[in-house]
Amino acid sequence: MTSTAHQQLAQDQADFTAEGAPPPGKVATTAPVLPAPTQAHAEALTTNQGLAFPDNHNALKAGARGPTLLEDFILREKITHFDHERIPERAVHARGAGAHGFFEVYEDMSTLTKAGFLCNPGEQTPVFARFSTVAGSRGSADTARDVRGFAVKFYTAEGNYDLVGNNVPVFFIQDAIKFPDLIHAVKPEPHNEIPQAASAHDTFWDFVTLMPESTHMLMWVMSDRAIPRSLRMMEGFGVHTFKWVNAAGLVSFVKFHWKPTLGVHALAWDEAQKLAGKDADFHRRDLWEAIAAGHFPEWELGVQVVPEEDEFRFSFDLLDPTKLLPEELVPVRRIGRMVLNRNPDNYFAETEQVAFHPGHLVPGIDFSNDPLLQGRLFSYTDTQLSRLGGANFHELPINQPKCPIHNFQRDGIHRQQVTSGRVAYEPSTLAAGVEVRADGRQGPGKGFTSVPEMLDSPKIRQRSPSFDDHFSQARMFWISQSPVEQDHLVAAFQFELSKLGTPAIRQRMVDNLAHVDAELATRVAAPLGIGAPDAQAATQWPGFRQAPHPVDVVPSPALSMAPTGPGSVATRQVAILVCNGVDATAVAAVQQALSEAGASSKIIAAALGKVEVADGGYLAVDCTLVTTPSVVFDAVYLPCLGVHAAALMADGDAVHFVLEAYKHCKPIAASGSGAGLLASLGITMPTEPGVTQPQPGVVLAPAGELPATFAPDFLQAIAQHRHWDRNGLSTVPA
Ligand code: HDE
Repeated sequence: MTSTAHQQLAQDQADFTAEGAPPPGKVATTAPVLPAPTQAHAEALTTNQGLAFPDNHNALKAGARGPTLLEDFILREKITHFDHERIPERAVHARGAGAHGFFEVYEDMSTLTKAGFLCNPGEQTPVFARFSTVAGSRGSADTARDVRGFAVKFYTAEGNYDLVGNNVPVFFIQDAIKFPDLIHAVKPEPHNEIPQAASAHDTFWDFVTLMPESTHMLMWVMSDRAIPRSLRMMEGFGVHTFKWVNAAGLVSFVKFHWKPTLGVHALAWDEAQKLAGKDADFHRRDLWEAIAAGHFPEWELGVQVVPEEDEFRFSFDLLDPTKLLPEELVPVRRIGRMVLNRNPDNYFAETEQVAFHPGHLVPGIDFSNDPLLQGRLFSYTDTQLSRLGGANFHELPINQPKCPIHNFQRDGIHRQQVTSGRVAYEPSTLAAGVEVRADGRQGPGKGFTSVPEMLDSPKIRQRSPSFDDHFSQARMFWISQSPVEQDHLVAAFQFELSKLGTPAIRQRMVDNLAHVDAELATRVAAPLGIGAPDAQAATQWPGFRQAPHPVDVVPSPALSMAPTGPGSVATRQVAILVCNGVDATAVAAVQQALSEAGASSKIIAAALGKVEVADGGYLAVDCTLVTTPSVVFDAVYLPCLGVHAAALMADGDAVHFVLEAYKHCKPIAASGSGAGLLASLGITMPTEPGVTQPQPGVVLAPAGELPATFAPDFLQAIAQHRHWDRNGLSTVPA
């Protein structure tokens, strides 16, 4: 670099940092300034035994160039601790992100449940929520096609209550005994550990095609629900039917829902795959940044309540976890809200060590006899014993109830609590005035008691015939989807099945799909190089069951994501693509409109540093085209770029950026020569000879001053999330 260049750089840096504000005519973007370490921050480094030591850079050696000495206990302690830093990852749901927050109920629910945290409006119950993918390892990508775990720990005054659900309301299997088989089938194949975090492989489809009870869940997993835009924009479901009981002993069945206030939105599949490489932390980062920016994610807790006497009112069994309770049959009543308002202080201590369990209950909530749920009750404590290293995992800060604990469980690895006295049993007369009794804390009738239930049954291994209808609700899901959602579903089935090396498995899947819908099966089968779907062939497999009385299936509008409609613009990320000659006034106007709506924007160019603006100033660049690709944004703005526009479009990365955003159906705004650029890329569509109109979600402004409607139109296009109805996308080379 020449000395003149050095001087210019120094001057530029001074401009940006002096007084913390940019000089007139220059637009500042993020410019984090790290505080220099000062004496006030200094703390003495010690060993884990509290021994302060002066050198954390050099091991103890025999001479400066000699061998390291075994007696260096400071080195040994540090390395030994490091060697044991990892714990076994979760067998499933290994990859997750968590946050703290609170729950509050809107109205007193005591007519239905005696759970204290559901009866006291205005009282905030602390929560910790963890969202996860199921199949991938801890280091896998966030955007894999997969079910998302949706687990919430409520630290109630009556003990911890865990609602350990998913973002899909049904499950693959009906009986817990099949869970290890399901997970072995979907995890990477055992001989070569391929593929990571993906269900598109032979063993998964081999298993599910032989277990047609999984067909309903497959419909959900092949839908866009399995590639959420954000963890903040997905629903949660308790999946199983639970029981509520009030103080008088009245019992109801209950299904739990979480409804996000931002609506339910998805990625495009191509985008999800690219994100897996470009930003494997996409969902985790999105959650973290939203909370850090004060845009606290929020969900309403909904319940569907069925009086106990109505248990057999439906055409399916409430105990069958492959069935949902259509919202049109029993409306979802929104009874409270959860707000996540604090990021964890430490990922390992909190998100990794949190231990959920569907058996962590409070008085007023109980299980049903769903055979999948019953199996889960054993699994969750058992898995913590190996994952968290022993029986005392409840003492880890993130797992500790926020109410007192008294019992005579003692000792074990890593015990923290120091109990005093000689009495570790009950009943006792030796406890010196401290009597500990199982009285439910407040005397008879209080505390947790299981809902009494008469059982007089043969001991058998059998599936209830009321679980036999494997296809009606899969069909209900299919006919409830919008045409675009159906297209995406077909494409997802085709993608997954095309990856299979065994044609017979592809065939078995489309044969099963023929029991869902003939058109669906035929469309899926078309590019798979197999025969036509054969519904009869599917019935030959031993796992096949058909409902004795097939039910008339009607659409359930609540199953479609389409009607969730326009959402909020808040927290949406917008790329502003620039080069020299950019119209800074237009950029500032659009940035201001975005910022006022709660969205954030980044200035993207071919290289870091700055670009010259049309009137002689310059604009600081946030990120480059290559490091911050279009897939990490929700929308793109191409401002007027003057005479240099052609140079930008001669850059293949820039062209790809715009075309890719367009292909992923993202809103695109362009003004002045930016609009011309879009036309040159074919991002306009002749509706009739001589009339050119932009495709849906494309907002254009001619050269000159920005029309007053420009920014509002762009905001509206962003609020609609994606414009899936664009024509001719298959011809777009991105
Ligand atoms: Fe889980 N599940 N699961 N599961 N599950 C685990 O527990 C299991 C099931 C769910 O963020 C494990 O602590 C069995 C349904 C979530 O920490 C393990 C069966 C649903 C999470 C386990 C099921 C879930 C788990 C692994 C069938 C939705 C992550 C680590 C009988 C309602 C919680 C752990 C977190 C985690 C077992 C089925 C949700 C191995 C045996 C159905 C959200 O214990």
